[in-house]
Amino acid sequence: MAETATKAAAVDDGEELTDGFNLVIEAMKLNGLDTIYGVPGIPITDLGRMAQAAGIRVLSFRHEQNAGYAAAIAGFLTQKPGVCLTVSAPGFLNGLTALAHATTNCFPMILVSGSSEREIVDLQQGDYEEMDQLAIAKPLCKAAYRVLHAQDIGIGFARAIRAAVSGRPGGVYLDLPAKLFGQVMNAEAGRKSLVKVIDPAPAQLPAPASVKRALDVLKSAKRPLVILGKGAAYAQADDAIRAFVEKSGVPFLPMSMAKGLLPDTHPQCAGAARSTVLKDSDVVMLVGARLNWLLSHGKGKTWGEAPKKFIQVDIEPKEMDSNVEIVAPVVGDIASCVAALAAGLDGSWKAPSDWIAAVKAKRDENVAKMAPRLMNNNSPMDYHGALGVLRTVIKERPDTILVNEGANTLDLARGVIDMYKPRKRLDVGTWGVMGIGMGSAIAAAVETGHPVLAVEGDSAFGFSGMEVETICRYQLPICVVIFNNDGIYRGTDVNKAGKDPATTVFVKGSRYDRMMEAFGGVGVNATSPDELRQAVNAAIDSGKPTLINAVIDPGAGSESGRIGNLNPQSKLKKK
Ligand code: OXT
Ligand code: ADP
Ligand code: MG
Repeated sequence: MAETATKAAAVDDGEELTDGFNLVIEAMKLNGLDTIYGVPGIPITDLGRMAQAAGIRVLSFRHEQNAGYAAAIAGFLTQKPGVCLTVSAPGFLNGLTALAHATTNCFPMILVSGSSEREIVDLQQGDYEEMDQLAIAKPLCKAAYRVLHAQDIGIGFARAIRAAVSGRPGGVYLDLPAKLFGQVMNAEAGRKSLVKVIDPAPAQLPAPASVKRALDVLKSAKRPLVILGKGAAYAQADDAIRAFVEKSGVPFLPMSMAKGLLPDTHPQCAGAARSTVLKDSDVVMLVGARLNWLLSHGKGKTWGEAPKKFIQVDIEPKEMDSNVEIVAPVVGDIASCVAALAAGLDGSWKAPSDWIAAVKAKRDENVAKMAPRLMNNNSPMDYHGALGVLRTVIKERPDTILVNEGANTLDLARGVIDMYKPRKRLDVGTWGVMGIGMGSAIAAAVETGHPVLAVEGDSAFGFSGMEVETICRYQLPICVVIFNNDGIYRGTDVNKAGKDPATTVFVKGSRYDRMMEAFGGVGVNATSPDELRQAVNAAIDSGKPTLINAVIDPGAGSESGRIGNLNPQSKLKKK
């Protein structure tokens, strides 16, 4: 129990003592790590209790993966590493997917796991939850450390924090063996062993020559484009980015989680003319966005015939030339780089007006094409009818944080729901991972205090659905809307070969709203856009945990949403 453990910090024979538990807590507090997302158990149960008693907010989840996704997105939202705390082997492994996800997405996060005794693990003698966790974590994160002595806890946390947030942010693993927590040492020596990390993510100024080169290339453009990625959103350089974009007049395309960095309704936003700007642009400046699969690796049909020149602004030098030649690499932190680029634009150059007009025409055409589809009041709903309602909700409540996962539910919501403010759209990220939903929603509510609207495919929700109990327990202002189309992509597949259901379908007519009611939250079954509108507005007004089961036509979706082209197809003739 916590009482027993805190006694270790008491005075013994006149000497004030501390221990591993207290040093971990003090190391975190000293560095402003004020929230823990985790699941308790051996050997970290008392750590959670004592951290809570010491004023750290400790959120206990139902599964470590969701706690890990919460920590990862907390890192994205705050620029401080989100902390996930787990037990050894199985708990650690449950958290590891999220740690790898954080690293892949460049979010700062620290996975802190208790572990078994080194002596026994290394001789493979079968300890309780035995596993060489450090070795397993290493290839999946940016850095991994183990602390064996109480006097090294301060340094261990300092290294973890610095590794997570400096340079390209990412996930860090910190291994704390069970024995460490009970180790006792002199309290004054313990205090002195702690490290407050000074300037954990130092500014990295771009070389002036690289800035000039980039501006020269940009000014040579006839059809320039700026692509803003989630690195730009993470950087919290919102004013500088806006100033640069507006001063240059260049159309900008936000990647999914960069939506809202400038409003999607901004006259320069090319989100609704995506294909056109990728195909027709001649100079593309990437700001905190990688040329990975989400941008078709910078080549091929998506990018059209017109020759391209790429400028890339990124903190990671190795990112340059990863897929195609970058003619103007600008290496540094985005705040410094964009400020330098803006300063170098003397105002005499603006993006050519015929290009701006062409982008605007395409955008207006696409927006007009979509508008009537969003107005329908069909029952059961189709995606556009339901999303039209949610689009208005976000327009009227732009501080609401939108969490979004699924396939059709994700891809259509991304296009339909305009975002107005930075870091308000949180989604599946670089891996397209299902399961980020409830963890992201919980962290968004906890870290920002804003209302959260989680728009979830019914399959996507299933990966973290048990956390609705967590949402109710902490009484978080989260409204979950489940787009219930009875399955993955569609609910209409049939298994022609036997009696089992097809692989992509679920129980028909499920009532997810009743899950929320089971824990004291509000559940609503919405069968039309009107019902959905009323229910969402009531949920956000009340701030009560709410789950809305939005009944979607099972035939409305398409295979894999917008990325069906990535599905391999058998070339063999069907029997
Ligand atoms: O320019 P054009 O003409 O092309 O038009 C574009 C825009 O200009 C236009 N647009 C607009 N028009 C008008 N007005 C406005 N405002 C506007 N804005 C844009 O719209 C089009 C499209 O624009 P977009 O979206 O920007 O462009 P595009 O071409 O789609 O962009 C390409 C991409 C690649 C950048 C984009 O598609 C993208 O970001 N995609 C991300 C996709 C993704 O990550 N998907 C998730 C993974 S899918 C699959 O793997 C799933 N699984 C397997 C699984 C996973 N993932 N994870 C784990 C742990 N286990 C298993 C599973 C199980 S999905 C899934 C569950 C699915 O079922 P659900 O029930 O959850 O969901 P439902 O499908 O709803 O049933
Ligand atoms: P998206 O999926 O939105 O295109 P990515 O995750 O592919 O975005 O790219 C994000 C990029 O941003 C990464 O290459 C990362 O190195 C970079 N990045 C993250 N934070 C910063 C920062 N503060 N300054 C500069 N670059 C950053
Ligand atoms: Mg579905």
